[in-house]
Amino acid sequence: MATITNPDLYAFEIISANHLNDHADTVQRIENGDLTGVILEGLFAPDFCESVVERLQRAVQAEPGNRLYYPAPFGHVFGTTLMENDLGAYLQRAAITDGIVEACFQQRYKATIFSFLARLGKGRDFVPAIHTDGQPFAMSGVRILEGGREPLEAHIHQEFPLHFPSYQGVTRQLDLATELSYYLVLQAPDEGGDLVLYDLNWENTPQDFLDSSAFMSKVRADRLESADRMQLRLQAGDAILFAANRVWHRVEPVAATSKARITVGGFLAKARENNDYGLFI
Ligand SMILES: O=C(O)CCC(=O)C(=O)O
Repeated sequence: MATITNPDLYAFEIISANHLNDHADTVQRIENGDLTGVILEGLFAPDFCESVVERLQRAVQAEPGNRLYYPAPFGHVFGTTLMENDLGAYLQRAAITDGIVEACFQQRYKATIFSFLARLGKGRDFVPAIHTDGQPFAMSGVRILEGGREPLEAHIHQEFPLHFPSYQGVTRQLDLATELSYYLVLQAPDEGGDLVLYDLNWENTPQDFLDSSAFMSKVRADRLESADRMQLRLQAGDAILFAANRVWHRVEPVAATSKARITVGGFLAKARENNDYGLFI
């Protein structure tokens, strides 16, 4: 079962993936600010997630030159993100990553993600964000938080365009003030790895938090140490959708003795010109 500590800090709901049709106004409620996010329990079966992890591990070994699998302070990433400065290289890797993720899920990933989003956001279309030359942005990436490594340091999604020029393409078409994060837990850690939502929102962000030198740094973590917080723990097969644009958040380090925390997911934001939500990472 997913757990939420300090549940009164933000409006979060836990819903069963079998009852998504009863929650068709979820995206609207997040947009309005009435809800911060939802956890979907049981989007995929845990044993299927285990098989996806095995196929991903084989894909990592087979991946030539390891250009899609790279180290990070918290462990490793598989995929590519718009934090990469070379947009051309990003777009090439985007297509390869999405193909590999889809194969690891035996062609069930995209259909399941788009279906859950459509059911929580009735009346909207959820589509891959497409660059001006017709190439899709990557829909997802895989984050592997390994035992005994660093946390995924505190951040908020409205800051990314301030630091990374490759964001200009998505910023032109999507309103990143509406950005949400979604991901699926493929492997839950035994200990650690909680998602922490701090009692600090975009509106009251201290100016020095937004200096490029502070990006994903411990400086923020030290300052946030005394802030009130909500902690969320998901199980393998659970997914989450939350307002990563509004709330400062980080992921706690995974305990040294624990297996890795493995998630796959990305971001979505509302199109500037219509009612669609575009997915990217
Ligand atoms: O893996 C997580 O729990 C959070 C990842 C994250 O920081 C995000 O989706 O913005």
